[in-house]
Amino acid sequence: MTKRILSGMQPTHGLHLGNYLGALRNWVDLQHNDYEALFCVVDLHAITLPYESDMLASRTREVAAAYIAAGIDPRKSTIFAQSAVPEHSQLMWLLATMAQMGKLDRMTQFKDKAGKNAERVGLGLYAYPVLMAADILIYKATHVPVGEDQKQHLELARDLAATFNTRYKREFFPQPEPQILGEATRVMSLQDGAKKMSKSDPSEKSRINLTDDAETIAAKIKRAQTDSEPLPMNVEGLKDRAGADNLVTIYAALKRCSRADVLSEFGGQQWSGFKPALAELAVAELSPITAKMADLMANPAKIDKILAQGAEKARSIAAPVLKETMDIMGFWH
Ligand code: AQP
Repeated sequence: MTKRILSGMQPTHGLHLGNYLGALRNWVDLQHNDYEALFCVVDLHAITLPYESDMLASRTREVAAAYIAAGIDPRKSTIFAQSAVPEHSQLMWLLATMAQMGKLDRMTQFKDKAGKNAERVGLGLYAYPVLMAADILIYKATHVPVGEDQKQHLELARDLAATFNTRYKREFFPQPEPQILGEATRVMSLQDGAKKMSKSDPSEKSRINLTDDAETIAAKIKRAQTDSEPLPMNVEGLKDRAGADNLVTIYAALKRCSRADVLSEFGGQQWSGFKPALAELAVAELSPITAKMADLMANPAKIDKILAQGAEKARSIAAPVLKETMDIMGFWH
């Protein structure tokens, strides 16, 4: 069977270091393997909470620009907007009829995002994991590289694939494998080591954006939460020190080494020495991406062309899968 990767990011706001280290950089690495890869900008997911409609298209282009700037090669991988492939939403409805409410009720992202407003948020936010399952299964994707926070949603996608196969008595959808890779599978907020770094965090200081300049990155790292102790000598010493653990993890991920390696270099030192080294590393990794993104954003027609070609390619895979799904389910045609 073809090894096929599918993953995506929401154009809710600009991407941040968590999106980059937890997912995007891994996509770039995987692209060199023996996989067919599709990367979408999941704009249908981005409207599940209140959003600015006049910004949606430009944010979609910006996320596509980030993919390309980080190293996704449109000649090797398919880059497209989710909404340009209507088969995602069509398959979602079919899968929704098989998704158990009890399982959806257990989704922690819904609980986190709905917060105290669970009664008032839209059905789309609740059904988000079913659309995500459709995003994956419409391509019969076998591998899904994501950050740690998406693990539970992927379990649901696996579950729905199995339910369909059992109900219709055939091995139609493969079981998509999560690929949660690298040292920083869950990058935390720079302001609160207990919270995930997130695009929707109201505090700009909580995250490093892919569009931040060197000075901003250094200032955010300088103010990042740590504690009064120096860096520990070993990984056990990071226990119950969430802010400290987060910065060491980010450093390890950027340097592509382990946290133990970082501590063997910096253990016992003060944060005032470590933070500038971390800022330097982050700037060295991100500034070429930021510059390339700016170049691409200055030429939106180029991005639009890549997205249009990507949508055509994606539809050429998705349409036959949808048709076969509907045939199996017994629809008239
Ligand atoms: N903090 C993170 N650490 C590691 N990986 C992360 N990802 C997101 N945040 C982190 C991974 O990035 C990919 C795209 O995520 P998304 O755009 O679908 O949205 P999300 O997971 O809900 O991320 P945000 O930043 O928190 O967005 P908002 O605030 O808009 O909801 C996924 O692979 C995710 O795991």
